[in-house]
Amino acid sequence: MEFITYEQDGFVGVVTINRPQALNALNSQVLEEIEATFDAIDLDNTRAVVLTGAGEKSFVAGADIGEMSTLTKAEGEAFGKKGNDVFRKIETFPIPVIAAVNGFALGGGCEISMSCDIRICSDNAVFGQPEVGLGITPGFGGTQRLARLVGAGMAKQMIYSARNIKADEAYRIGLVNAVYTQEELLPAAKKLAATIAANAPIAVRNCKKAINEGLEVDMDKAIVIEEKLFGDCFETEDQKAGMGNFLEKDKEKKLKVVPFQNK
Ligand code: CO8
Repeated sequence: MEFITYEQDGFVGVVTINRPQALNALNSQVLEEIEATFDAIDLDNTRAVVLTGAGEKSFVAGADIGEMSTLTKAEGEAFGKKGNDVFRKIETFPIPVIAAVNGFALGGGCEISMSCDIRICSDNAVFGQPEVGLGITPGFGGTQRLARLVGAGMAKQMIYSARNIKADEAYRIGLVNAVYTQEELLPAAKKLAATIAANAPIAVRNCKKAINEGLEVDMDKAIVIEEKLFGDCFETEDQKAGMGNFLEKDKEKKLKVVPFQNK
């Protein structure tokens, strides 16, 4: 890997996009390496992932404008599909992915953060979809995920105006869950990931699936999705241990000692 580093810390994986000379912009190679990194994560021993950018200035400053500048219509569509496929992989990754947004999250940078389950950011973070200023639409899911996350009105304002917003505004509109100083951001992301990793892994995975898949259908279908994933948790060691610990009032037994059961 030239542009991605991966670290494993207990049950938590940390994926860092590391292309500082271009503020971690996403060219084809970076996209391919992100995909390969996620494909290689050991899901038997990893329960949450943190995605961040190298350096103190930028999370991801967008898709690579140099690479895009000469694309034909067909190549543009293919590049959009390439990004969409990778981001969809992150969005549907079996375990939670937390974006630790440590600076610029513009265009494809904002879009990759939105494919993560949770976004937290540093106080110097800047979010935006500047594409219409470059003569294109957002092409890695921005028109779809931003509207779903912050509502159609705010998404349209951000996308049509190409105006960037700072961390405090991103927090106010619900694009990020919390804002930290630069120094505090990565430790906070790892701590949140470790908190998630200490809970019953099958249940956490099923929650992610239920929320994601339920949001795509009407409520009648959504609650059926929940029922199936809820039922799926029963008879697992996690469910027996989790409920058994409560009933036995055994505060010493923590769910985190239960190994993940590969199904
Ligand atoms: N692509 C390529 N290179 C970039 C990018 C980028 N998105 N962003 C920054 N860089 C490079 C700069 O060219 C510069 O390189 P060099 O040192 O060789 O000149 C280096 O990073 C440092 O950048 P700056 O000197 O510009 O740093 P500043 O601190 O002055 O400015 C900014 C930082 C404000 C982030 C500025 O770099 C900027 O505006 N970058 C572009 C941001 C942007 O418009 N992003 C959106 C791109 S479009 C997109 O993401 C669409 C996604 C969907 C694509 C679908 C395809 C079909």
